[in-house]
Amino acid sequence: MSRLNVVIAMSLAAVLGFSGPAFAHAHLKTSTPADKSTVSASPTQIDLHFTEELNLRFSGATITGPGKIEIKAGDATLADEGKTLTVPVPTKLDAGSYTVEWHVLSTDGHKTNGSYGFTVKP
Ligand SMILES: [Cu+2]
Repeated sequence: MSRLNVVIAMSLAAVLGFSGPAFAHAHLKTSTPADKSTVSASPTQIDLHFTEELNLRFSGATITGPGKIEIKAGDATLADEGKTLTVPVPTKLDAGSYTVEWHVLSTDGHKTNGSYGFTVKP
């Protein structure tokens, strides 16, 4: 590699490193229902387990069901030392595919967001 190529490669690595999972920020570790899972009963709540403590005021999730219809969810709460965001699901979910889109602000002041899906198959 020429000297310039080395510089470019290092810059690229730095950019990818910062845009990828940076461990200091809040990233979704696990969830219930889990990503790509199929559940046999309508969940009464969605639990999102993050790697960092969250600021509840700027954290939340929306659930979208079949036909891109947003499911009415309850007020989110925090548990597990602020690392778990729980979103109540007061309505019974029909069979179908659901998407959970989350956005959180970790207490270090960084925002992250993402989405995942699960299927309800009674
Ligand atoms: Cu951070």
